[in-house]
Amino acid sequence: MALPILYSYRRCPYAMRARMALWAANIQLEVREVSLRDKPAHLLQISPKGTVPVLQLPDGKVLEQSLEIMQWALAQHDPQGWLHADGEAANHFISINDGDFKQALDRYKYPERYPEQPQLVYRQQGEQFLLLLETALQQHPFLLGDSASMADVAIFPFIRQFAAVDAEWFAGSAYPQLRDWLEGWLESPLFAEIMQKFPTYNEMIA
Ligand SMILES: N[C@@H](CCC(=O)N[C@@H](CS)C(=O)NCC(=O)O)C(=O)O
Repeated sequence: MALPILYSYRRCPYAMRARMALWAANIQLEVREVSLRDKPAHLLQISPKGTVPVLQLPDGKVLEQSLEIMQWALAQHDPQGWLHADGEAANHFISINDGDFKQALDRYKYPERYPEQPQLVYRQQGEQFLLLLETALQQHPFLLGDSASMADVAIFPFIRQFAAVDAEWFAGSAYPQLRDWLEGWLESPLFAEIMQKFPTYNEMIA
């Protein structure tokens, strides 16, 4: 039987969140690791916008947003109950993450591309979201309660990137609960599985 095809990029936070859900749901897949500089023609044919992750189901249906892929995967099988939490609250956190926070993250990570402001300003913009997460994590071990949800899984790959820009600063920053939460995800067996290396997919020899 044909397997769903996942176009992915190992270090992409959107692809990470999709892989977390696909792996948690134990979906059998063909993973095609792409080079973002040389995207496979088939990827561009099924999803001309050319971002990853993209999932093509055996019936031909194409899911081209990471959150859509997560929802689909967890609707098949959600052994850890990531969809159990309040969906509206999860969407609230995720929309800030994917909006203002992602914008600040890009600027903080590549300040040379955004010379309008010093890097510190971009970090401070991102910290508004860190503070929101820290406050939530002071109430309970995960963003929406006592167990993990879509929100935790969808957001932690972006916090990982933010933390890595200046690891020393993050280690001493005012977000201890967030640091523990992030560490918990980075040390999880599931994260190790989704970060395994796949050879870059080569259409010519596939
Ligand atoms: N809204 C999309 C965003 C995906 C996205 O922007 N992925 C980046 C990599 S992290 C990408 O593929 N960029 C295209 C490129 O760099 O050419 C989603 O949630 O899946």
